[in-house]
Amino acid sequence: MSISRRRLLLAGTAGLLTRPVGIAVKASAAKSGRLPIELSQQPMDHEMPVEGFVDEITPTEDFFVRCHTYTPQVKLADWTLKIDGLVERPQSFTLADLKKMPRTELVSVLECAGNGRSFYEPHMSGAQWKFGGVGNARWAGVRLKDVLAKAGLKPGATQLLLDGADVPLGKMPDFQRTVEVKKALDPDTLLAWEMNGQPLTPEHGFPLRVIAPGWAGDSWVKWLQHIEVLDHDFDGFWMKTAYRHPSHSVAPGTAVDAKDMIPVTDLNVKSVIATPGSWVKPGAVPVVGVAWSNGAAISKVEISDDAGKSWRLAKLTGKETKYGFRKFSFAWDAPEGKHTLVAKATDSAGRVQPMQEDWNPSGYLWNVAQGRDVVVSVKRPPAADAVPASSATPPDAYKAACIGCHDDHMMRQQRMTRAQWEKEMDKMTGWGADVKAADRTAIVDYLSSQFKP
Ligand code: HEC
Ligand SMILES: Nc1nc2c(c(=O)[nH]1)N[C@H]1C(S)=C(S)[C@@H](COP(=O)(O)O)O[C@H]1N2
Ligand SMILES: [Mo]
Repeated sequence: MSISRRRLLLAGTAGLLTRPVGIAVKASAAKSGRLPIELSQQPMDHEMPVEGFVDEITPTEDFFVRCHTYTPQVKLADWTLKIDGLVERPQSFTLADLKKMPRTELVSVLECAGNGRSFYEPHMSGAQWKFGGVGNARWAGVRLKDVLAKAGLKPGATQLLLDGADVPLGKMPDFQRTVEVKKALDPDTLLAWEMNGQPLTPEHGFPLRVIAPGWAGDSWVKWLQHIEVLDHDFDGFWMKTAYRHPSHSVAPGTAVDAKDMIPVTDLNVKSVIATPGSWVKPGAVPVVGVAWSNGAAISKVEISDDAGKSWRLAKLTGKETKYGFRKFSFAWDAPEGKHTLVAKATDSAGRVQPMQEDWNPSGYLWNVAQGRDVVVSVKRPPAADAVPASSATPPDAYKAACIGCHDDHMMRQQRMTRAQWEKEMDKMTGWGADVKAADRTAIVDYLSSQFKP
């Protein structure tokens, strides 16, 4: 696969990419003409722009990508899925073996736990998703429970340790996740090889991935090659430290004790307006978007054009599926002026999008009913001035220590205090960044002055 010239040029203008860092471009070019928002090129974190929320099924080429490390290029001839641990009969399946089993299809939303993280105040470290760290696809494969039946779970089995073919960079911990046996045996939990009628693409997990409908994306392990059945909780980094949130509400900015942190599982009820954008002409304007939840159908979507003071019902259009996007449409008679549009979804379990954030230390599961400012005028208002790019020259030590595993997209998207940058330095040196003691202050000076709240 080749790196597109356009993207290489973009990387060049960032001025800091000293050597190519693997494959930086999605395999499929967007037919929709929508360009992804590139949070990071490699590891690849690509966000879908809000206009993408007009589609009930998200085209694969528009679908967000979230990778903790470089995308592995798995060759089918070398690949098997192994199942061992607490099982009666350890198994090794080829893709052809799995395809002989009963096929199941399911439409489901896949949303990153960190989607919306950039909106939390105070900010925290991590991929700075806005709206588009979510998509809805038709997945096809086999039920995980049918695969497990071939191996036979032994008594005492409680967790499945799921491991993909991606290889950690430096000393970062391997991305390994567990799913409890109860979720694994749910008939809607699949191992899928198909997304929207095509084999999975490399960035979406070719040849096989976990489909955990209703749960956040971190459980949807890609490039799956090994399932180990355990009788205990797994304490790897991505279970014990990452993907946890407080079991109770905490005040924004609070440090939470590890014993009060529980794993992220279910998604929240949520909606996003796709159109209109920031400007429309006065008159009849359809307000269109999608809503979703964790498996409970969307029962209503309300729209406000006055920042939440008054609400009117939108029409639910499209198809109702248990786990998928539900489209909505509202006929807005848009009067001239500045307005704040808000969509607020309710699901059949009675959950409603909140008007205020429930802050948590890692910024997971954002689902605030959020205002979108729209200017309604006959003439297009002048574009706001772009924020000037940072002009400070980074210290050479920064380039040497921090550019290589990834480029500076990772740093530029953050808005952190000096104390938070110090913690990030500890995390990255722990993962293998080679920072000389004498250089550390200069690097932190640079980061905390350029990429601050
Ligand atoms: C050994 C490889 C490696 C080096 C060297 C490295 N990083 Fe990273 N860094 C990573 C990986 C991998 C990720 C993506 C982690 C993820 O997606 O969960 C990352 C992510 C980040 C992020 C996003 C927030 C987060 O923690 O996920 C920031 C900020 C960052 N790095 C800063 C730095 C700085 C500053 C340096 C230099 C001191 C540095 N990195 C050097 C591997 C590295
Ligand atoms: N093996 C592996 N599986 C993974 C990841 C990863 O980095 N490695 N990222 C997870 C996360 S955090 C999310 S949100 C989803 C993203 O899936 P997508 O890239 O197909 O949208 O994959 C999950 N599966
Ligand atoms: Mo995620």
